[in-house]
Order: sequence, then structure tokens, then C-alpha cells
Amino acid sequence: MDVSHTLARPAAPVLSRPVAAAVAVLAVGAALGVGQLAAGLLSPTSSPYLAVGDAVVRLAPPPVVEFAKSAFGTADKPVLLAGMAVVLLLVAVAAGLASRRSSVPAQVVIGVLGLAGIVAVVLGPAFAPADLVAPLAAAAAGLWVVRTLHRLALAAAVAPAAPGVRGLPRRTVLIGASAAVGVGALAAGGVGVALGRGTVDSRTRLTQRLAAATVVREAPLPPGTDFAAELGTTRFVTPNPEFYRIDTALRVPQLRAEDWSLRVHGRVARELTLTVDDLFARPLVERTITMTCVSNEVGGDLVSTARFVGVELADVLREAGPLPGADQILSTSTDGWTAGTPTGVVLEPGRGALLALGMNGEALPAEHGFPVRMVVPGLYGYVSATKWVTDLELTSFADRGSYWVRRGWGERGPIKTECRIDLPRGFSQVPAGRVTVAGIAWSQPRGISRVEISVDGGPWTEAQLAAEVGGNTWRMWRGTVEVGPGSHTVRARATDGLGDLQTEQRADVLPDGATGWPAMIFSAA
Ligand SMILES: Nc1nc2c(c(=O)[nH]1)N[C@H]1C(S)=C(S)[C@@H](COP(=O)(O)O)O[C@H]1N2
Ligand SMILES: [Mo]
Repeated sequence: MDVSHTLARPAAPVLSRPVAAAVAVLAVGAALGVGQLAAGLLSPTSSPYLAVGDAVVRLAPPPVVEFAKSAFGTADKPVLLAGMAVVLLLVAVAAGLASRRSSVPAQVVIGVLGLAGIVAVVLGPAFAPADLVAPLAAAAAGLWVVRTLHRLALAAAVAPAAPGVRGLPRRTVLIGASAAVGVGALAAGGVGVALGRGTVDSRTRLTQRLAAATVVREAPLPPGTDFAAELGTTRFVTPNPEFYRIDTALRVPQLRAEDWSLRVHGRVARELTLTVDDLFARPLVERTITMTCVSNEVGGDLVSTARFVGVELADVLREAGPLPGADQILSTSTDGWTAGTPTGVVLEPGRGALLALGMNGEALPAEHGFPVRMVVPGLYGYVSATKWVTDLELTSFADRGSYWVRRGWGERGPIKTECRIDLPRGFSQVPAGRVTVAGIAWSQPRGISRVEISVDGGPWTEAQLAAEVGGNTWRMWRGTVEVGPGSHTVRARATDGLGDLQTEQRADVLPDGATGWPAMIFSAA
């Protein structure tokens, strides 16, 4: 009697290790590809992969972030994304190896990864419900692929040659399905990344368009506007990658110039809507402007200078025709940030406020407001320099607050006269004798007429000023002091273009900008 049929159960099918690992890796790959494609189609910032990367950056302890910046420089982001890919690959392999009999462990791992993507997207800076599509689609694709491929792989493991889908041998079905998933994931991911790149291409086109446009250029910078070559101090024009950056956007809005428009409305005689083409149809002007952040401490580095190209904001306003009582221009960015600028300041003759498109010979970098931002000489950024600006509402200060004003910062935000000592560097050791002291001073739009320095409480002596560019920019200065061996303190103070000395009174940055004479401690030997 043959009992084997009734007593010996067939061994539970088991996947080989390579096949089990490959199934999970393909499923995770499919999830990433689908997520990237959906994000590319709907909203580049909803990519679960990039959102998790951003979350890592945000949650990383500051020492880790600083280490990454110093070790990898501007490549820190690609390094992070590549590192995440390696981690995901290892997690997928481990999940696959744990799923040789059942796909449940791999499903749990993919579910957890999917949840991480969803949470990261939801916690993103500019979350909108539609942003859920990409991470949800990614998780669904990953789960579907792992279950389907696992089922096909188990069937093939039991009887590779038995007929499967459409009568093809099961092993052939498995290989075909796996290849289709792999190729599909790569293609989806590639298309998604390419779609998300729209901003990059749009920037390149706008840079070319600016280069070809007729721009009313400023005079070239006079020679001797800085001492960077001799002293290694701050350069007059700040290269874009070094321009200070302040905004509330955890993820830089990715816009296309072709899609951008600006609505001018509210208390106006005529509502306007301007596209980038409309801006190019107006006179373009070049203007060198030093921007300053109200949060800049005395001695701080939240101050930079660029040559901007744009259209006159005052002309746009006049065309819209502000109505009586419209004392505030409330500007809004695509990410919902707002600034309130005094209408009267922008309309002052010669103020030179811009809707800027260009910065130092190229289109605005994405992080500085591509495609269009406001720049108003003489006002701190928080009341004037809206990046990614899409809406100007003429209103009144009495009626509407703006982002930082509602949080306790001053309503008007004129820039205060300040200076900074760049040399000698803090706590540095220099040879005793004649010591070079150098720095910058600013008082937009009044300009700088004098800078004085004093060592160890001694008399004030006048520093030499670098060539003047205009009231809207900072001005470099240098001088010397005589010191013997030991510790010393050098102080500096600036006088603006109207002859007013900057105040010695120390004030905190809150509510309307720091004041006080900067001091630098160094030692001579
Ligand atoms: N959309 C948007 N624009 C913004 C801000 C912001 O948070 N969001 N910050 C403002 C502040 S406080 C300053 S000082 C300047 C800084 O501009 P920058 O980053 O190009 O140097 O941008 C202003 N424009
Ligand atoms: Mo700022």
C-alpha cells in the first residue's frame, strides 16, 4: 500500500534567498518609482523619497548637519539621498530574506516605509491634501508588487516548469514579471525626476532670456570697492551661493517661470495680472542692492549684496493705481508667507524697488525666489523682500498684518545704520605694532560717509573708505591701529550719508533690528 499520498504533506514551498531578496528589492524599487512619477506629475515636493530626506535634514542633530556640510559641502544633499538609497536597499534585502515562506514580513516593512513617506510629506512645509497621492500610490504599488511577485515566485519554486499565466512556464512568468517591474520602476522614477526638473530647465531658459534682453545697466563697479584681494575680507558683490538665506520654507518652492503670474489687486483703480512675458515687455533695470535681515546681530552675516535685474515696482503700482488708504502692499509668496511694505516708501522718487528676475548675471536661484521676488532698498527683508511672490494686495496696515509683524516684529522695518569688523578676526593673534582693521558699513538708502575706529577706548580715528557705489549698498572700510603685546579691543562706528552717527545704544534684533557699535577682541604678540 502506498501511504505517502496520505501521510507525507508536501514540504511548504520556500523561496531561495536571492529570489526572496530580489522580490522585496523590486517591490521597494516599484514604490519609489511610482512615488517619484506621481510627484513629478502632481507636485515635485510631494515625492516621498525627497520628503523623507528633508525630514532627516530637519531632525538631524545640528552637529551632524554641520559635519555633513563641512565634509561634503554643497554635495551634502546628493550624498544624503545616495545614503538613503543604500539604507533602503539593505532594508529591502533584509525584508526579503525574512519573507522566504510568506510575503507578510516584507509587506509589513513596505507598509512602515510607506507610512514614513506619508508622514514626511504631511509634515512638509507646504502640504496640500493632493500631496498625499504620491506617497499613497508608492505604498500601494510596493504592497501590490511584493504580494504578486511573491505569489509567482512561490509557484515557480514548487514547479518551475508547470504552466502558469497564459500557459507559460511558471519560471518564465516570474522572470518576465520581475523584469517588467524593474524596468517600469526605473522608467517611472526617471520620468518623475525629469518632470520635477522643470524648475531647473525653466531657470536655464530665463537666464538665457535675461542675457539676451535689453537691460538698462548700471555703470560698472568702480575699481576698489572692496579689499578682498589684499585683505581677504568680504567681497563687494556676494556670489549667489554665499548670499545669506532666510525664509520659513523648509523646502524651496519649485516654480516654473512659464507658469508664474502676479496678481495686483485690493485697493487699486485697476487690477493687474502680470506674467513673466509681461515683465520682459517692460523696461528692465539693473540695480546693485545690499539686502539685510532684521535678525542680523551686531557683527552678524545676514547681509549680502547682489546686482539684481528687474522691473520698477513703483511703475507697476502706479499702473494699478493705489486708492486712498492703501498704505500697505501686502505681498504673498506661493508658500503662503507674507510681507507688508509701506506703499509710500516704494513710491518715493528714486527708491528703486524692484520685481527682480535676475541676480548676479543669472535668473534668481530657486532658494532666492525664482522666478520673481521683491527687493526694496532700505527696508529689512521681512517687510519687503518676498521671494516666490505671486500676489500684491494694496491694503492698509490697520486692516492686515503680515507674517513677522503678527509675531511681534516692527511694522515698518527701515534698515538701521550698522557696521561690522571683519579684521582682525575675533580672538585671533596678530603681531604687535601696526594692525590692520577692516570691515563693512551700511545704511541703505542713505549710504555711508564716515567710519571711525578706536582701540582700547582710545581716540576715534577715521578709517579709509572704499570706492562708493551708492546709498543702497554697503561700503567697505579699512584702517590701522598701533598696539603693544597683549589683549585688545577694537571698536568701529559709522556715520550715514546724512551725517548721522550710528547709535552706540545696544538693541536686540527684536522688534526692529539690532544696534550698537561692534567690538572685536584680539591679541597681539
Ligand atoms: N517667501 C518668503 N520670502 C521671504 C522670506 C520668507 O520667509 N519667505 N523671508 C524674508 C526675509 S526675513 C529676508 S531677510 C529675505 C532674505 O532673502 P534671501 O534669502 O534671498 O537672502 O527674504 C525675505 N523673503
Ligand atoms: Mo529677515
